[in-house]
This record gives sequence, structure tokens and C-alpha cells, in this order.
Amino acid sequence: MTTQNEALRQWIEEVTNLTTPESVYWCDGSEEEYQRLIQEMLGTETLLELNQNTYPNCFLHRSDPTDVARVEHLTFVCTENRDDVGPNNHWMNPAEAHEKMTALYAGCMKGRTMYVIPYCMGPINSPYARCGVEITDSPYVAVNMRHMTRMGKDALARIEREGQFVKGLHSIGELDPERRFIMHFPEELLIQSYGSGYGGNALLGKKCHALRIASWQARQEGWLAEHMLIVEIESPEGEKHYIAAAFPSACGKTNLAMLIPPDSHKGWKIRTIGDDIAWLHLDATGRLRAINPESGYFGVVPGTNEKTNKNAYDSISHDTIFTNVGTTSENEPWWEDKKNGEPSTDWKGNPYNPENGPAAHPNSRFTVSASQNPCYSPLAEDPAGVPISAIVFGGRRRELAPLVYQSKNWKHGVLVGAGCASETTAAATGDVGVVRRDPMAMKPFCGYNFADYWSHWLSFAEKSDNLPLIFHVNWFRQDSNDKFLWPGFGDNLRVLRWIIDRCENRVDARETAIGYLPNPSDIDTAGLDIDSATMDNLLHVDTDQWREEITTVGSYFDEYGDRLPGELRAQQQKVLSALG
Ligand code: GTP
Ligand code: SPV
Ligand code: MN
Repeated sequence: MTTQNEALRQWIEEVTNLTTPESVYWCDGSEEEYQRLIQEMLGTETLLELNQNTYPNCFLHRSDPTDVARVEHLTFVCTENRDDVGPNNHWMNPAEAHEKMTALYAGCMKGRTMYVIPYCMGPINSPYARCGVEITDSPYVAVNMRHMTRMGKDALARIEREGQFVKGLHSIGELDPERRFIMHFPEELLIQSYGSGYGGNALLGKKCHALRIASWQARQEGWLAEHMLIVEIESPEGEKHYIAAAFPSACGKTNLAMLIPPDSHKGWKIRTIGDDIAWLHLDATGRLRAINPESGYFGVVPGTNEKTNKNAYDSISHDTIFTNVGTTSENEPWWEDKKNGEPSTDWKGNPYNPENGPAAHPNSRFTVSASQNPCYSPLAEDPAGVPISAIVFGGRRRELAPLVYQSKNWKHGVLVGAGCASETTAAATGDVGVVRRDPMAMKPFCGYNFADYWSHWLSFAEKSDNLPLIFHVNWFRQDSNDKFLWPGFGDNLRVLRWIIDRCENRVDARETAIGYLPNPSDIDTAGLDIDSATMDNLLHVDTDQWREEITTVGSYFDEYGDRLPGELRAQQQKVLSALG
């Protein structure tokens, strides 16, 4: 196979000459191709078969033990002007980065097959969708890309029609952490990744393209590329709302996007549009519309069970690729809190011994097509996307942040997003459980200077008077015994209902310095075992703690110097003075 697109043809030739693969294979995205690649990987033990009776077409990939998560310290944005990437990114001079990467790529695919993967982020006929081509020497990447993106000949046809695509070059190299880099060249619409096979480092359509490169393009073109789920909520009366929510990695997006209403909520229907990334555009009426650029889920496995997330649990019972889970003696996949079966082998393939840590890696993942989600919304395939009623920010805060509050207006909402902090998780290598600033859940993913990003967000206030309302939630408040105060999961619908009622102007709220909070009786707790003291605690705003928090947000903004939008500083000062 080849292509009529000259730029693509030339690039493939260039990469072939540099990496010297044994053969070049163009992915067409067919089922037959998928099955063939799976069989080949079983042959090389890149994949292991799981119990095919109970988990048909499910396979296990055990990654290199040093390669189990994103590597933020090895992820760079390379632009001519250092200030364009801001203190929120690692920067490298493009010439230096190219030199380094070219040296790593030289001959790196010798004896291997080079896969050429044309893909489309977003419904193939959507004006909001964008295409890319990933070149990789990993068949694991190729099969994952088939679940996660619209991959193959339709994407190539669109590229040939439009002539536009993002280039992504990936090689697993030697899987040596000392020779591992994830480089972005937004000015060249180019991604170069070497030395890792892990999701966010290797499935280049996802974080590298759909967030880092896309956020750069979105700023130039007037839209937003965000680390957000998109969920559809239908009331028993048939009223529908769409909510987009940004939580940091492993902080509950997949779970919220697939939630099952509690028993007390008969007649409510929840459907998933997306679980990780949203591309948001203003339409002709000034409404913000969202598409999910992905077509599958690369989700956190541990904690997934019939009670927490039955939709995900059922989705991954067949045709799923598991990465770094344990197995049972029956060769079924096993993970912590599965609530079913016992581990016999851990994620490294050793006999399970609790002294060696959990059976499944805390960042073990499933890759599954969105079409397997029992509550997948047909509107996820709508080229026009869905209109967003509310934007929700959140994170893991054991203290401080109340269960939910509403910003006073869009610009204050940008402060709420920009001031977000959350405890770090196993989704990236490094410390876990340390609170850090994670504005809009985009700290690892914004491909340019946060100061410019916040200006871009603020600019929407001038472009439309029909914008979504902005909220903040926190499912992760804990008591002194580390117990979560809020039940979470399906019961989060109770909070979404208050958010929708605010959007519909149906419920009053209590005005505080940080925003509007629910009157405790306006959160429906019917059927919940939660006392009023706990609810009061969940909805309490501690003025002293918040004064300290907003002051800390101010110092964080200082890092952005002159580039920080004055409006954001003004919003921060306003909240600070309201706190007294
Ligand atoms: P990425 O894929 O890394 O972007 O993560 P995500 O935001 O989609 O996170 P996910 O929904 O997979 O949740 C990660 C972890 O948080 C899982 O172990 C969940 O069990 C847990 N979790 C999700 N929602 C809740 C909740 O409402 N309450 C509590 N206590 N834990 C939750
Ligand atoms: C995340 O870490 O936020 C993920 C997984 O969604 S990855 O694709 O690896 O970034
Ligand atoms: Mn994510």
C-alpha cells in the first residue's frame, strides 16, 4: 500500500531510511488485520491468552516493569521560543531535540516491522475531527490504536482528501528508561516518542496529539482541547443535559462517565459520550459543543467491580486488552477490588505474594472499544457533538474542597479551574498522594504556556453569552480515619442533579466567598446512609484554610510572571478579599 499524499509518502520514506525496518506495513483497520496481529503477538508472547471461555478474545500484555505509566519528566514540548511552553512544561530547543531523537531512531527498527497507522480523532465525518498518522514498531500499539481511534483506510482517505495530518513517530527502542523521550514539536505538528510502550507515551493519538498538539492548535483556532469526560444525563421526564468534567488522571472520569444511578433514582439514564478527552467548539448560537476524539477507553483497572462501575466491568469481559493485571489459577484477569476470584500470578508474572505488593499494578489498564460499553451514547458518533450545560473541575482533595460549588461566572470559573490541585496518582511515575497544582487537570497535557491557556479560556467570555456554568466537585474528602465522607460512584448523580438544577435555574444556593454552595437539603440523600453532620462537613467552607489556599494559588500564579492574564489575578484578589 502507499498513498497519494505526497507529504505523507515523503515522510514515510524519510522514516524508513532512518529507522531501517525489515518491512513496512500499512494498517487498514480491518477486523482480519486485528486478529492477525493478535495471533502474531501470541507467537512472540507480547500478548498472553487469558481464559477464552470466560474472557473471550481477552489478552494480557505484561509491560517492561520500568514502563508502566506516563513519564512527565521525560516529556518535552520543543518550540523556538522557550516562553511559549511556560513553566508548566519541560522545554527543549527543537534543533537539540531533533538531533537527540534522530540519533536514537537511527537503525532502531532493524529486523522489525514498521506499522503505518492513519487515524482520525473524532467521528470520521465530523468537521471538528482531526487526523494523524502514527508510525510505530510496536504491534501492541497498532492493536490498541484500533480500539482507541478510528484507524485505517477511512482515516487515510480523509487525510488524502484534506491534506492535513499530525505526524507521530514511535519506537519502543530498547525500553531503556535512560533512552526514553516523549517529544512534541507543535510548530511542526510532529510528535516523536522513543523507549516506551506505555499508553500515554506510545498511543500517540491520545495525550500527545489530542491534548498537547491539539491544545496548541485549539488556541490558534479558537477552540479548546481538554482532559474531560463527557456524560449525558436524562431525567425520568426526558430532560437531557451534557456535562464535561476535568479531573486529573485516575481521579474518576471513566467512573463518572459510566455511572449507574442509585436505586433511589429510578428512571434516570446516564450515557457515555467520552471518558478522557473533549474537544470543545462554539457553535453558531454561542453554545459550547463537545466531541470525544476517541473511540475506546484506556481505563484504570484496579477498583473496577460490579458495584463501583458495572458498565466498565461488563465492557471488559470480552474483546479487551489488559495491561499489567494479575491472573487467577483459572487464567482469568485479576486486580485489587475485583471482588471476584483470587490472584495466583502478579502483573510481573511471578507467583502472587502480598509481600511483593499488589497483584495488579496500580496503574494497570484495560483497552476496550467504546462500542462495548452498555451505556455508550449513539450521540458520541454525531459529527456535530453535544451541547454542554456545565463544565466541572475536580480532583482528589482529602481536605478543604467541598463536595460541590459553583463559580460566580465564567471568569471566576476560569480561576476555579486554574486553581485546581489534586493528589498525584499512579498514572504517572513519581510520588503518589502528594497534592500539586493541576490546573484544569491539564498540568501534564497542556502543550503551551498555562498563562496563555488561561487567557484563551478567559477570552470565551467575550465570544459568547451562552456559555456553560462552571462548577467544582470533590468526591475524595476523608475523615481522620481515612474513610471517604462521600459514597461516590453512582451516588455522584445526586451532585450532578444539583448542578443541572442550577443550570435550569430551579434551585437556590448559598453564596460564599469561593462561590455558590448547595443548601444541604438540596442534595437528595434519599436512600443514602449519611448523617446531616457529615453533609454539613462536606459542604463546609473553612475561611482560614481557604484564605491560605487562595494565597497559595496567588504564589503559584507568580511563576507565570508578566504573561499571567491580569483578569485572572483580579479574580484571585477578589476571592481573597471576600475571604476577609
Ligand atoms: P485516567 O484514565 O487516568 O485519566 O483516569 P480517570 O479520571 O478516568 O479515573 P478513573 O475513573 O479510572 O478512576 C480512578 C480511580 O478512582 C479508580 O480506582 C476508582 O475506583 C476511583 N474512583 C472513581 N470515582 C470515585 C468516587 O466517586 N469515589 C471514590 N472514593 N473513588 C473513586
Ligand atoms: C491518564 O494518565 O490521564 C490516562 C492514561 O488517561 S494515558 O493515556 O496513559 O495518559
Ligand atoms: Mn486521562
